[in-house]
Amino acid sequence: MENCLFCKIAAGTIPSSKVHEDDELLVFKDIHPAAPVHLLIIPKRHIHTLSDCTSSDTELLGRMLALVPQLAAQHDCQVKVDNAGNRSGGFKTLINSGPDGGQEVYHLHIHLIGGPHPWRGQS
Ligand code: DGP
Repeated sequence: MENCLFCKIAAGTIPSSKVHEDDELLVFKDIHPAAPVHLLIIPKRHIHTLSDCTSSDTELLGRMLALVPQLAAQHDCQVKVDNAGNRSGGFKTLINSGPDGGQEVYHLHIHLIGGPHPWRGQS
């Protein structure tokens, strides 16, 4: 889409710190990181919001989500379990949708936010 920031990033006309690229998806670092790891997973194809997705997007959405554990492991924020069964690490995944959902960029994206951050310990 002509005036879409993330379409321009996907096309390479606006630079970004890419961490993954395949036929359908692009992952790059958020310009305003909320935590030590803050990645944005986008489809190359323009979709305004999650609200616009239908059952025909099931495979694409599944691919986006299935990338999360792989990216978390690559950035060392996966959930770790020690020999005693204690868990550490972890990440938050977030999709903001529309004005009430706090969406600023109208191209579907999943935030992957990992490492110590303000909501740690909050329910
Ligand atoms: P959201 O509120 O869910 O629409 O989040 C949009 C995110 O996009 C926000 O965390 C900041 C990020 N962002 C905005 N402009 C740019 C940019 O030009 N480059 C990169 N890498 N990230 C951007």
